[in-house]
Amino acid sequence: MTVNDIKNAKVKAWVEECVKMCEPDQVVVCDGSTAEYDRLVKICVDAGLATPLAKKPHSYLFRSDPSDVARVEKRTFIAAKTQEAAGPTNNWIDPAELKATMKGLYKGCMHGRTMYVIPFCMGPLGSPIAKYGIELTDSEYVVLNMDIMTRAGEKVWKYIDDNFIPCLHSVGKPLNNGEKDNGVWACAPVEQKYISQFPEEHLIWSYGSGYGGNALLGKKCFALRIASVLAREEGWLAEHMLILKLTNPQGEVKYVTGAFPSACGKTNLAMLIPTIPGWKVETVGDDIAWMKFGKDGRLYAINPEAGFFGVAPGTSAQSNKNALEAASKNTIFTNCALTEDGDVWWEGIGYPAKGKLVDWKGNTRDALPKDKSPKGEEFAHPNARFTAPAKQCPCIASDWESPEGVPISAILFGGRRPSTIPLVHQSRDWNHGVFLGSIVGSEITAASTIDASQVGKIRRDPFAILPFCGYNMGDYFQHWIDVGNAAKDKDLLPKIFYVNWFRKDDNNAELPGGFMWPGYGDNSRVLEWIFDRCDGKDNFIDTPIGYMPKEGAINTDGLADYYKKTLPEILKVDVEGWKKEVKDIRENHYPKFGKHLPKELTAILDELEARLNK
Ligand code: SAT
Ligand code: MN
Repeated sequence: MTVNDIKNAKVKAWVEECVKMCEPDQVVVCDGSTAEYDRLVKICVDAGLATPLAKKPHSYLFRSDPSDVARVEKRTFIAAKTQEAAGPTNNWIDPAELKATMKGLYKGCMHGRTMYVIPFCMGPLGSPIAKYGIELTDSEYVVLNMDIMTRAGEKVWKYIDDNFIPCLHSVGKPLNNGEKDNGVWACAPVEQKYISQFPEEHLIWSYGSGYGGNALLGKKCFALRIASVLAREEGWLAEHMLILKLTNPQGEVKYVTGAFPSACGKTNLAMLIPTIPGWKVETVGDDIAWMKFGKDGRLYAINPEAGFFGVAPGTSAQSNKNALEAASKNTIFTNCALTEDGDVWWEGIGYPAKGKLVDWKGNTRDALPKDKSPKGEEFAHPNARFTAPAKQCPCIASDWESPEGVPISAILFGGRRPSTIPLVHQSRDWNHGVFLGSIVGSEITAASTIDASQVGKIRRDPFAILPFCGYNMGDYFQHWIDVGNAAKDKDLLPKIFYVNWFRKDDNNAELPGGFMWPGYGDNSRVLEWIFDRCDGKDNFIDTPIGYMPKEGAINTDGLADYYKKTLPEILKVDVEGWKKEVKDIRENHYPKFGKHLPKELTAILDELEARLNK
């Protein structure tokens, strides 16, 4: 079909307006077929931008420009009408000013390129929770990734109405007079990159980057930044959360969502293989959850995505066998290393590479005899990715595409906290759970900063959504409180937990890596306690910080002796540590939100402090 065949007048007019501005050589309306996918892959392979992988059927390796390897938070904008509406944690530019700047950049930006029109659906097609968008892009790579990450193409048109979300994307590299990319990833210099959300208009404009969340606009831009705005307007939740399905040995099922800052093993948790017999974890989603009240008063979640855009380095048979399997065919790899026999390789894959490797910058080098590399000399970029269809995951839940979503029993929050925060504690009620979400953060380590004065401080990432919230974070906390108040039966709300897999004791030489808890599959032991808590089992004690496992309530069968020995320590309330935590929240964290901070949260902080002082 062509632009003229687009039936929805609003869509057609918007596409025509963008064509006029961007001046592509041609316009292709994507049908989402395999034939189209293969045709676009061939364009990329012929242009030297993609390499077919002999060892992985129907899979390709792309190398991006070294300046275009991750989301660019500094160049990401919430262009609300007022700066206050965008809030203290977002970059803000006046929308009129930003539009004028970006229109200047968009003018003629698709010369020498094709504009692709991608109709897409976030969520199972036809689901009452799903939303629809159209992405216009001049990147074949984006079309291919959108094909995996969303439900895209011909089949979507019949659901599209005037509420579609317009998403305009350009790599920002016009080609003049027959110029070619010549195997070089197209993008614009960093100061010309703009990842812009216009929350009042529900509009996304992205310019200058071809990578990940900057360019696959269904993901962070739509499903989180714009969706969080829609969710607030419409009374639901758009969250940076995994969704997992937990089945106990009796065959009873509960669904759990969880928000964790990056580098906390969110994808691994979503695909966990339990070490306790009879338990099963299956995946509904690994990154984003949209939750809405069902008629029965429970919160139901869908995964708006159809694929995984996972971090490759560190993914091994030991850390996440299921993710490796999901990415074993029909997968796009970006910035991984290429082996001589036509496979991909990355640091932390679990085995050393042999012979020579082509690194992510395209240089051929001798592989090292181990699966690590010195910092800065990695063969795969630390943010190298695989884009894999979710349906290929061996542990995908049979109901992962259920249009009504899955009923959520528990919500988890967590971060990397080497001290203070116990293995698990449960909030007393919904608002206390909102408090726990609001204080999420990871400790800054020497590995994550070059500024030694920051080491040991907490980098707060409330609800793990800080870079992805489309409005004022203080108002976001209030929205969570409002959702709790809107529940027709508070007992039906999910129970809220804070987990911490990352307690450390560097003085205990017995512990691998100094970690006091094994993590990975053994996290199922904590999930078991959470499962039973949701059923109201008497497996807890009341403490100053919330409900915690009573002695013997965490299943330790088969756990190494040294972990059995450290368990009491990580299930204790560290009163002095928590007093410091309260002080840090009161002095450094909460003041950022000014008058937008809900009074309920300050009251809970006061109450916590009083309990700790008792
Ligand atoms: O590049 S993405 O935003 O899609 C992934 C991430 O940074 O979490
Ligand atoms: Mn994410």
